[in-house]
Amino acid sequence: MSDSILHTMGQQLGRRSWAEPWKIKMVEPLRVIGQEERQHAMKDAGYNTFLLRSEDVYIDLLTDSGTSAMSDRQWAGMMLGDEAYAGSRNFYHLEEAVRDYYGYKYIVPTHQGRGAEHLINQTVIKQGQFVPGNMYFTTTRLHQELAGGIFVDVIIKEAHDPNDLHPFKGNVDLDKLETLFKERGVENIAYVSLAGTVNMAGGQPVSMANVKALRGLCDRYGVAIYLDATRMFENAYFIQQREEGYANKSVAEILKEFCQYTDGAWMSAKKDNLVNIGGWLAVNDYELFDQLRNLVVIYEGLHTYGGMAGRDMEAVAIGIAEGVQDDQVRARVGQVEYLGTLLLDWEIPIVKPVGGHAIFLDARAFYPHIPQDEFPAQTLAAQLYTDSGVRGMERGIVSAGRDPDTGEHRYPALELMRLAIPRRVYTQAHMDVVAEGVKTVYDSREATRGLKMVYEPKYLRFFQARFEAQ
Ligand code: PM9
Repeated sequence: MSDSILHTMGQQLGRRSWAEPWKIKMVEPLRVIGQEERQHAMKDAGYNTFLLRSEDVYIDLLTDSGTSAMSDRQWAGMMLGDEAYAGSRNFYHLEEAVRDYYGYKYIVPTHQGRGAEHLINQTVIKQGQFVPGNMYFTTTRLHQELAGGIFVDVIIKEAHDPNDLHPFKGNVDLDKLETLFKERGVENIAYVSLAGTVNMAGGQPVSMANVKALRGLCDRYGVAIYLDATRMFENAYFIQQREEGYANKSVAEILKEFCQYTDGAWMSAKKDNLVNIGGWLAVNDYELFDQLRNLVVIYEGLHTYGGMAGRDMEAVAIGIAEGVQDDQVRARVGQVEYLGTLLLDWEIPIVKPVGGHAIFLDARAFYPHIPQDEFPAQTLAAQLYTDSGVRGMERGIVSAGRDPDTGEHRYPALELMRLAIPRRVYTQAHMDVVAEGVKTVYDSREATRGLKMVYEPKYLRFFQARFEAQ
């Protein structure tokens, strides 16, 4: 059907619909267990959705990490895996894809994002140095702390308000950052940790103007910028949609321009790069690359596989080229927006504007009667699973963990429950079912009670902590 016929149809309907740029070739049947069974499953899992068995979950929005559906071309690429210990041809494909699309010079493969975080932080942080960043991420901050760093949040204040409609809530507050440089001295700054679309703020983007200005500031002070590129395709798409001067540029062009303002990046390929496992690190400085390439052989594997099989690297290389296409990112972010719009129409409190990879329910607004140390977002995740079999994840006080110095809970301003949407996996009908599940839980919110933590692991407690009903 020609564009003009579609346009006429759209006008008759009073709207222009979009559709995914792919069709489904293979399906995985879903299992739905009854509500009573879900109640038992949730209790047995200590009210932590990470401790559920996936076969007890109906629609799984725990994470968009490693949960994408790969394309026929990626699966075909996996059959061409060169499993040589050294010098696999798939590594060179990966290297070429990262160079072509992200623009960095030197590439080190890792098994996933946190492998890359471990290597970069152990290499560039000296004990006691500060690491300013646009909001913390759980694994990132832990690796910064384990390397002796102290994370300092320099995101703009709007990011901490779920109702603020700033179009680039991921931006760095440059005044706050410069004050930190001056007060602490640049010799005490390890680097600036910049994330493209800020996960914990609700998947919020950074503008091109902000990264350009950040580059200028960091150049004046001689500080490096390393990018968490995990969801940079989505960030580039938001720039195309929202920032003046970018409407006619492709996501790929915007991505390359953005990366050019940074000195290197780490990547969880399990997100934007459309694979089930994998990661990489990329830098422009040869000396740093040399150190990283040496460290990777201790923790991940040889520098031409870094913990991935040859076939996995091939799938990442193909996934980069597929994932960055405008129609792919538009459909991906469009599906998140679709779910967000359903919830907003019902006046259900979520983080606004809707982000790139997930809907974040505002658990404080859901449960104003549950104090933060009775875990409102954890409670909401448990309630939603029990009601409808939909699995989300806590992104509030449990995820924030404890202050390493005082041992006290950190109390983040945002107390959120995340519904992350895997790429190319669920349909619009699944989103309708999710929205209805959220509405049911919202309608019965007043009767809901909080939780008590009864087991708390030392690191990244949200993965394994256990709770009991109050
Ligand atoms: N993110 C997510 O679900 C999976 C683990 S935490 C529940 O959002 C960023 C921005 C991430 C991320 C993982 C990592 C670590 C780094 N940066 O999971 O180790 O969102 O591949 O990546 C998860 P890996």
